[in-house]
Amino acid sequence: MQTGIIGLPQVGKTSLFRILTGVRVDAKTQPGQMHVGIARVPDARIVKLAELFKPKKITYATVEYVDIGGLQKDRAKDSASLVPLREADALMHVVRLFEDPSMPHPAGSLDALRDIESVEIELMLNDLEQAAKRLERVEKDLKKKKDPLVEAEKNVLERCIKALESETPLRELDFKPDELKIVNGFMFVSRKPMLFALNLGDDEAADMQGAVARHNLSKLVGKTRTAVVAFCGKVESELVDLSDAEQKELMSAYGLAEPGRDRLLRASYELLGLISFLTCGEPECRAWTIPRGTSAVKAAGAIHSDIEAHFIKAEVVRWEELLAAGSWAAARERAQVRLEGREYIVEDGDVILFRHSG
Ligand SMILES: Nc1nc2c(ncn2[C@@H]2O[C@H](COP(=O)(O)OP(=O)(O)OP(=O)(O)O)[C@@H](O)[C@H]2O)c(=O)[nH]1
Ligand SMILES: [Mg+2]
Repeated sequence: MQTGIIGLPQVGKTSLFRILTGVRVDAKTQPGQMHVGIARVPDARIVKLAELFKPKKITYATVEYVDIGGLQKDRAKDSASLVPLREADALMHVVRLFEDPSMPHPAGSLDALRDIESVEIELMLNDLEQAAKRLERVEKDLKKKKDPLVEAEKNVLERCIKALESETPLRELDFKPDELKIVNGFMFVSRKPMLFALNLGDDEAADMQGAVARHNLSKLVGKTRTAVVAFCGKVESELVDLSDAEQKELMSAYGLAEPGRDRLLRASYELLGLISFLTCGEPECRAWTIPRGTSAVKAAGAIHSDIEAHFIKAEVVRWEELLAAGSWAAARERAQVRLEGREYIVEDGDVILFRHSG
């Protein structure tokens, strides 16, 4: 799972990347430069289960973040810089809300809605370009030969173009399942789930919840496949290198309740509709990432394609029940371990033992 970090120049994209991944990179990102880093998703369940199983290895779920340079007001360059984003599963758009006289906003003033709109337009123009090219090809094909699948593609593209022309990002459209497959195949950037990450000034660290109201941004809330989260780029990126004690001290000086990392990761995990199932034994306790609604056999595939291919049954127990029982054997005795088939829908926090042949 990969999330792309985007935004105007000098808004705190690399600071956010650093908070999430702990990776230190040059402050100024050069055009065309890209940082890729992995963040471990915090998971208290794995920590507790590991205390019980004392495994040789603990593995957390991860999300990959890509930090591209600031989007310039230069269309040709943007088209190219947006290419890595087409592969992303979601986007995080960093919006500047901090004042800093030593580093004035390039537009001369702070205006989050203006900034958001200008980036959204870049995304939508890019999609419009892609969609128009694709439609041209599809129409040519249809002239040669009628094909219901290509016809369906044409309908989807026309609907997308209509939305884009009226400045509606494609993430706000609903599609039927068969259309969804088609539209996902186009990898449109304005279709990706979007997390607006508001980069607040240090003086706002104590009340991040209130940021949306304080900055009159309620317009951003409640849209489809869109979420809003606040952070304090400067303070929170300073936390990364500190010891636990130093972190506590800095956090209490600013009134921060928890490090931004956990909050931001949780928000992006939720936005993506992701959940974790767990596998637990002496060699390893591990969290695996799957989309909500995944069947047991597909979840097996997240571990290994062989387990998916030779799936027989899944032994499933709730993580809290396994923890309370103290072992797989004890949980079985208490009849808390269920035998589930291929189509069982895996739930967040299920601990699973896959039975497979070969
Ligand atoms: N005062 C203040 N400064 C910040 C904050 N977040 C980032 N900065 C500063 O703003 C500058 C730019 O931050 P970056 O994280 O490098 O921003 P960026 O969006 O990656 O910049 P480019 O890659 O050049 O587009 C740095 O000097 C940061 O220290 C913040 O919340 N408050
Ligand atoms: Mg940068």
